[in-house]
Amino acid sequence: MKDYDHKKIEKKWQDYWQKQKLYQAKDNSPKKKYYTLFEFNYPSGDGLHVGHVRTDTAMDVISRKRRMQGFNVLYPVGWDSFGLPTENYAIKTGIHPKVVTKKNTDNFRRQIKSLGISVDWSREIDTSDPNYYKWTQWHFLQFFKHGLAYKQKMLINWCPKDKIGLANEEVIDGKCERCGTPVEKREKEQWMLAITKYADRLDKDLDKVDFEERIKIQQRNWIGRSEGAEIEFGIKNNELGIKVFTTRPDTLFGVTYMVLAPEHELMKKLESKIKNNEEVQKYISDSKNKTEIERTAEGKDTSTGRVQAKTGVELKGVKAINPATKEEIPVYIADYVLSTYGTGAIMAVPAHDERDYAFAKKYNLPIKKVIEPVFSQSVEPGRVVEGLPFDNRDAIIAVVKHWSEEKYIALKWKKVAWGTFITGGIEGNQTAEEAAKMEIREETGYLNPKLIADFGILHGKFYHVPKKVNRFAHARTLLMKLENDERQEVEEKEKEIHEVLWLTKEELRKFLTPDSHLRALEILNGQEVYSGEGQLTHSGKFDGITTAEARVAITKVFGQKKITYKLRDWIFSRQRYWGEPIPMIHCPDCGWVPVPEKELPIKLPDVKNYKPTDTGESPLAKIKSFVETKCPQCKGPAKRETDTMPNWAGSSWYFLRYLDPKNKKKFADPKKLKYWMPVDWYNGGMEHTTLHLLYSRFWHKFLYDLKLVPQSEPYKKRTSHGLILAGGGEKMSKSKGNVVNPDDIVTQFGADTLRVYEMFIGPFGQAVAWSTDGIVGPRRFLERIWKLQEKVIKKTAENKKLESALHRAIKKVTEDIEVMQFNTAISALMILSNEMEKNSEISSSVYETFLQLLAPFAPHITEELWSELGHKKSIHLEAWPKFDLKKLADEEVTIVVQVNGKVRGEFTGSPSISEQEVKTKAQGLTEVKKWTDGKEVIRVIFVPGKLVNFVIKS
Ligand code: ANZ
Ligand code: ZN
Repeated sequence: MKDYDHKKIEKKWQDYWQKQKLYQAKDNSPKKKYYTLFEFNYPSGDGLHVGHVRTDTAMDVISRKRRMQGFNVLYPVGWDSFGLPTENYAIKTGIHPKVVTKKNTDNFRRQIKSLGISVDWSREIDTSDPNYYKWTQWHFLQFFKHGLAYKQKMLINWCPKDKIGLANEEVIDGKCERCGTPVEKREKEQWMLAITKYADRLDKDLDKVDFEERIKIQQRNWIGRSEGAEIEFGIKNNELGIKVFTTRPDTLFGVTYMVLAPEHELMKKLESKIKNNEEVQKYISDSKNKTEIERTAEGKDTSTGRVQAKTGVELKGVKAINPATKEEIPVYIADYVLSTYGTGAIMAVPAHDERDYAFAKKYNLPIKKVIEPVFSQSVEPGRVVEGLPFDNRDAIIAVVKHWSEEKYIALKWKKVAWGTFITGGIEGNQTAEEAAKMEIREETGYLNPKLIADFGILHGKFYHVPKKVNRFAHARTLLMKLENDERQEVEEKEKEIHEVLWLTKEELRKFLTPDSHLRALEILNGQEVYSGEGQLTHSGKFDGITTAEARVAITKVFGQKKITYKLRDWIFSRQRYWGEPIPMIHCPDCGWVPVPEKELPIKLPDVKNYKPTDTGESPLAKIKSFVETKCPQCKGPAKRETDTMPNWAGSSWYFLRYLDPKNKKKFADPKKLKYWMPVDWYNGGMEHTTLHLLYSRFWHKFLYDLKLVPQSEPYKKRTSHGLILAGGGEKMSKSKGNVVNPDDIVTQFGADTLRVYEMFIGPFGQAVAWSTDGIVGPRRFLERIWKLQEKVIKKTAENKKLESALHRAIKKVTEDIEVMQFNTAISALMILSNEMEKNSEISSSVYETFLQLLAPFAPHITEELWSELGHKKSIHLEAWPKFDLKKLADEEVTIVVQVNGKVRGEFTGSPSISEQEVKTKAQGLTEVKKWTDGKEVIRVIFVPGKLVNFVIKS
């Protein structure tokens, strides 16, 4: 036997596969297609990261398995090569980005090949290749022609160091994602893509796709769909109005002031009316220098735990009119209201919104409760009984404080597991206070409670267990304090109902059972604001209806239904060099005119200096021969757009170009689109969820609307890998010197070892720390498999144990790959290899099947061993092994025999042994017979593979 020489073997088979074109996808195949995809790489100077190896290998395992399952698999690769790092490198060194890109892609290609990733190299694409970006430009023209690309003055995030406008997503904590410089605001004309027009579909269509739940959640949050109403408030002595967006129109009667964003367009129109204009203007200019995050961050007061009040200034001389109450209310500007969301103005409801509450307290504004909570008991005991009518009752809840200690009276119910405050009905024409005093006296004997505060009404629906009725209690909740301990005897019949306890607030939190009583405790703890559901009060004719009903009813009378999204349009320009030129021409007479399609591509001209200009214009602006052109419409002198497209342009549709990478007439042939699309399985980073993944879904939907692609969603399934971190659990980075270069591992241990290691390292979806020591295990595993070839003989005697270990491994590997549990699939293979090692001879059929299972993970060594066994055809063209259910079980199991629940005997048998067989065998055991003979068996309990229990008449 030769030694396991990974260097020789891996090179040999990589060359062979390439020559045989083993992994080329066929366009006209009668086979079913399967399209696997990983996010193509940005070819950075650093080369492949071990994190890339994780996703490339994972998708390689799936692709290889699919081929063996008989699919025509498309597993392509390409380069997302426009972008800042290459450009910044060009600025530093003066080397053309094209040259840098070529060098980097060559390196990436070599690395991916060295890993044995089974991609179809004949379909390689490169986003900075004019043959590719011609079509990116063509797509842009379609966006423009359909009104979805427009130019607008925008306050953009500006990085003063990189001299570049940043998308919101590229600003992390107010700093440039790339260089960490604090971001400034600058006004700039920008090309925009109207992704917001697709917000609704981007949200809704997530229901149609098989994306990991965390991905769906992140996209939904980012899109930020919000259902509510738009309501207009009048301004006193003025024909102008203030429109607000609210998700809680049901609180309209509780609006006691309004707030405008400092940038609100009304501010100019109202200026002459504002008496404190100087103060207002100063506030406006101060807020310009704050980031959105600073403006909206929810600070919590550490001493009270409450939301901190935001800053604001009242517009003196301006009053709004609440359309529901007709009351005059003050108007503020405050920068926590964003001009870019909703209408840029809000109606403030301090009784039911934390932020408004804090603001109202700070500026002494009225607080008006309009929602009374309604709780419905949903857990036993006391869960509302469906179908039973409600017995309505006016009631009280009395929160009674001790005369000297910080303790409160609680009732522990004796006949039902309830813990409550003192509570009871209001009789006849009693006031709530009288009723509370009466209940306190009856239930506890205390004689001198004093009213401290009124917490308002809490409604509660529950099943009154002792009284056997569904109750709807409307409980006025009062805080009382005992003036002293004077007390009378409590009647026996009351004592039978509950026990009286003195509890602290902390103890009450665990003790109280009904939600309404827990709410009373919250109020006691100072949480006055109630933002939940309930029923209306102090709301005129709407009193008594539920909040859900009121949202509809009040919207109908005072406003209209409105759906808002947090998603913003996509800023689609950069004032930089290394990107796709935007194919537009500005004519002094005709305005923006698209470049005629036949003139595409507009090639990126060579420049000497890649640095953006200090005015923030692209370096292209300095190239006369590029800029000066003719208007395609009127033929007059005109200027070319010098902005280029953002990083995310080329990647928005690259998966379509793989289907037809050399097509000169179309971005892809419709027939090929029809055959290959959608992508069946796409794996990529979580960090792209709200960027690339969302952008490309939008782009695809637009193409779908133009009938250029066959489906509205590009990806059927999307999964995400976890990061690979450095040994200490930190991010790998050059500056920390903790980067692991896959080349080193491939050289020392081999690609197969690296692949198996990365698949074995931990759950695929989770971050894991790299361990070079850990590599040794997978290497030894492969070496042992190498050695096993010596034991292989054509045919051995039947070996049931090994057979069943094999079939269990087939089942496990087959299923685990589908759910990306690669680590447990590999353990199953390790278990099987241990089993093989125990034997002095292994039949070739077992060993071969084992190799087939391992082939997707370790394609080179398995190919070598396969050919050593005398096969002429590649192992990767073999059919995926199938398991036989009957062979899965191996060892015998122990069946316990009981008589009347007591163990009386046991025997062993196959785990699939039938009930009839078990009964016969068990009843034949002498130790069991002793207990059953002559007795009548009334029932037999049988737990398959485990137990049989004879129930006999005693
Ligand atoms: C009155 C109200 C009462 C509100 C209440 C909430 C609770 P989501 O759910 O995120 O869509 N709002 C509206 N426009 C805003 C803006 N430009 N800047 C800051 N806040 C804004 O939030 C919608 C709610 O956020 C709206 O509903 C509004 O406050 C506020 F008990 O209106 B609400
Ligand atoms: Zn013109």
